[in-house]
Amino acid sequence: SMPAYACQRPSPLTHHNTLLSEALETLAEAAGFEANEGRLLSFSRAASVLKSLPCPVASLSQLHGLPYFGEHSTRVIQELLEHGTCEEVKQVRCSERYQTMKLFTQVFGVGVKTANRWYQEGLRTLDELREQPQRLTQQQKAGLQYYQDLSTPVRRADAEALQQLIEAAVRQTLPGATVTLTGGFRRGKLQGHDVDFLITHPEEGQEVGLLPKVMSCLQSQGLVLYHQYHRSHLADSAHNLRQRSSTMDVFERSFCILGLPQPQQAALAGALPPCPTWKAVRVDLVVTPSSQFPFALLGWTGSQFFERELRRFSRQEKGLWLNSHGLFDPEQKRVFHATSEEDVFRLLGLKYLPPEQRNA
Ligand code: DCP
Ligand code: MG
Repeated sequence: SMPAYACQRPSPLTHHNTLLSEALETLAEAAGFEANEGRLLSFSRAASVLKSLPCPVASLSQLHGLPYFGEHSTRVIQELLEHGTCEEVKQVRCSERYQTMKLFTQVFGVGVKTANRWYQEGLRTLDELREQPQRLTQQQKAGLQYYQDLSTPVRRADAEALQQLIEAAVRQTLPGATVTLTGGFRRGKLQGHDVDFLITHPEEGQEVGLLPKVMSCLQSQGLVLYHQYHRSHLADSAHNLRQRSSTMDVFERSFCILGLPQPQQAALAGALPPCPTWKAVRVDLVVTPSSQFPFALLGWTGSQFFERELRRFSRQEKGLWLNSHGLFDPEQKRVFHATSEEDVFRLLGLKYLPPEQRNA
């Protein structure tokens, strides 16, 4: 038997049904491109169930009794088990629509809505986007400018090198402040599309206004290729915590592209152009007050689907609203206190799952 919510079961990084889960995730992604939320959720949930299975699925009978295996997902798995491929998945992956939407949404600053609008207007390539700079935001321009580097996976070694650079800048700006690597790398991934950091200080209040100083410090070292600063909206929405639909947090943050110094590669004399000495990497820096840190850590560690399930579980099973700022009881109008992620799992009546088991 398998619990219904992904936050009730371990989801390791590597599992026994990758081919099957990736097929369903392709269909989920394609449904997302069509803004079909229902289909996206059905395929995502079925894919996530496969990730928690203790062995490879070898026959259809093994799916009996598993949650979220509807007729469609079951049919896909059946085809994969019988033929090794699934015609529908193959067609989706080859389609112009899927490939273009994937290409556009991979650009920093481009979401599904914008990608779809461009697609409907007949745009198909990045060069066609570059020809219309007046239609692009600064963020999208930067995304296109550094596209090649940004579409190359960030490796763990890059993430660790960045942590050193950011820690040094943070320490210099505010002694005692800490920098925590979150996102996929905290879940044990060996590569990612960006690097996510949380910054806090044990003495609440000390962290206010920290980020612009840290950014100046990084800028003076020539490391910042692009950045967009957002001040904290905590003060003017103290009750943000209580907004059940709000999944986006309002912490002070900077969405950046940093130029990570790279070890010089020996170029063949004269044969190759000189290698750039840096690589563009997407970095998110988020500052949290220490009292909200456990919630922010839990919210930023992901995976995105795990977070979605955690919020759904809180709401549907416990009547509580969870986000990256805190946990709120709408009936008793009270907020919960937590000093660690373990506390939050306990408050929700869930068995603690370490980050490596949140790859739902
Ligand atoms: N997150 C969030 N609010 C945002 C962006 C992200 O709460 N505005 C959360 C959800 C994600 C986690 O932070 O689970 C990290 O987001 P990423 O998009 O960076 O996803 P990952 O780090 O898991 O994967 P990747 O390797 O693609 O970076
Ligand atoms: Mg990430």
